[in-house]
Amino acid sequence: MKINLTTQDLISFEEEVAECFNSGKIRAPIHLYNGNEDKIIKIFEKVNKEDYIFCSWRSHYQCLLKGVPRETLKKDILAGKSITLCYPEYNIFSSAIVTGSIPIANGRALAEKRKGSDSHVWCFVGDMSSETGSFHENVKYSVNHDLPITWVVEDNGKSVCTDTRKTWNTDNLSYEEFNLLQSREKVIYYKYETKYPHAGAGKRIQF
Ligand SMILES: Cc1ncc(C[n+]2csc(CCOP(=O)(O)OP(=O)(O)O)c2C)c(N)n1
Ligand SMILES: [Mg+2]
Repeated sequence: MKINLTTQDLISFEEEVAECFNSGKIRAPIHLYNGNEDKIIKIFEKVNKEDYIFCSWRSHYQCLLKGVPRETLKKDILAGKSITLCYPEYNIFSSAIVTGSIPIANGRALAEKRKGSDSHVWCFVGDMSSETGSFHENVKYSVNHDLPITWVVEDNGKSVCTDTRKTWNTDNLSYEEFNLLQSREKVIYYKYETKYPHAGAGKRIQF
C-alpha cells in the first residue's frame, strides 16, 4: 500500500500518545508498539487497500499504515478507544479479547474466498495468543482450506508480565521461523524488543 509513513513517523506517534497517557489526558488502557517499525512497514508493503486487517489491543501502527488519518486516530485514543479501535471504512478491526479477532478474521477470509474477491486478510497476534488452541485450529483450517489469509505473529516474549516460553516450558514457540512446517506460506513470524511496558507508558497505572 502506498502510505508514506517512516519508522520515525510511527515512533513519534506512539511517543505523543505516551506523553498524553503519562500526563493524565487518556483515562483508559493503551498498548504501545516500539521496536517493530521496520518489520511492520515491510509487511504493509504487501497489503492492498481492499484487504482486511484484524488486530488485538495493540493496533496503532496497523491503523496508521492502513490509512487512518493520524488526527482521527489520536482523537479516538484520547477518547479512550485505543484498546478496541475499529474503522470499517478502512477495513480494519480489533478486539481486546485474547484470540477475539482470530476466528472472525478466518471467517472473513472464508467469505472473501466464497465471493471470489481479491481481498486478502491479515491477522496480527502476539506470541502468547499464537500458542492458544484457537490460533492453532484457525491456522490449520486456513491452511487446509487454502484461505486468503496471512497470520502475523509478533513476538515480544511476554504475555503481560509472564514469559511465554517459560509458561510452555519450551525454547521455541510453535510458529517460530524454523517451526512453521506446512503453515509456512500462511504465517509470518517476527521478534521485537520494546521500550514500553505491556500497557501504559511507564508512569501512572499500568497492568
Ligand atoms: C480472554 C482474555 N484473557 C485475558 C486477557 C488479558 N490480556 C490482555 S493482553 C494479554 C497478553 C497477551 O500476550 P500476547 O499475545 O503475547 O500479546 P502482546 O500484548 O504481548 O502483544 C492478556 C493475558 C484478555 N484481554 N482477554
Ligand atoms: Mg507478547
